[in-house]
Amino acid sequence: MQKSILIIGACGQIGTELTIALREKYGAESVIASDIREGSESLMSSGPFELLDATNYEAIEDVVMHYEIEEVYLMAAMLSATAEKFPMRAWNLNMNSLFNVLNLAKEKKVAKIFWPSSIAVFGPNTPKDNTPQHTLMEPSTVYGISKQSGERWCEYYFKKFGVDVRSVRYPGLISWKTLPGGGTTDYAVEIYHKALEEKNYTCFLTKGTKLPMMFMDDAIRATISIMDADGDTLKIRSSYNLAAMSFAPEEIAKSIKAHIPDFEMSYEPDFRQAIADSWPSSVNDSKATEDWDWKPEFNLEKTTKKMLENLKG
Ligand code: VAH
Repeated sequence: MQKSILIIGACGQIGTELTIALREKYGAESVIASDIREGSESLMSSGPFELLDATNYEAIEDVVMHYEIEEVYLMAAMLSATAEKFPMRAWNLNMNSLFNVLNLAKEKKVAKIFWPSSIAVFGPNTPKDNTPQHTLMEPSTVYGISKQSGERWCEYYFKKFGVDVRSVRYPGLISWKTLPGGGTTDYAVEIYHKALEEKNYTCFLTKGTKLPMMFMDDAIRATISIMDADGDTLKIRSSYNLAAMSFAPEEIAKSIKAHIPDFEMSYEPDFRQAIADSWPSSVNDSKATEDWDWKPEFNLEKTTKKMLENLKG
């Protein structure tokens, strides 16, 4: 039987590509895209779309009942940099949207949920290198606090009410189809655009700021893979560490210079440096590999080649 899937936050950096991938896999009419505002022309013309406020329980319930939705991907969130500017708006969006979807599942109105966490759940006291799945977690950002709280609620709803919610801790994501918005890792996307447009980029993080990163194709494949996994194999119902590569700004600049030799990088760190400094340099995702056979396909060189090829048009 065909699935019926709702993507909340379908116009965002991940949501856009997730919508495309799920429509290719299950058919356009099986995947309802939704967001607080309309998206790109290509997204809007690729299948059914609903304007939807992720913080409005009744509005989500109406869409779920109308389309007989079985699975919800909740991709709407306010990311780390913007969340520091609007803490209460970020908390409201990130938490109430999650409660809305968890409660729909608790009421048996949806069968399965995907909810994205982030390596932002780790804080300055967390071991920075090869950060383990289970470790000290004292996030020092609004976004990280909301993601750590969300993970606790996901595990609680699974254990207490049998809600089938699945989650991964995304690293910084690099994509070319949509610009990211309000993240601390966004420099790793902006740099490619600026390299092609101006052959130079002023990075808002300093040299040596090594962070976990992932090309979007890997992130989408991981998302679909954990949702396709047999639920009995998923031993972690908070959120799985997920990894592909880690690099510092000067490393991505070097990978770009291999294609654009006269590309120049300068550094002007801003408030996002403190956010980045609180996060791990690399994470250990062996539990994801053990439980649902996760393995990444894109390293930095492959990512840079793919980004420049597609952005050149
Ligand atoms: C951010 N891109 O920068 C997101 C992500 C690990 C970083 O959660 O806020």
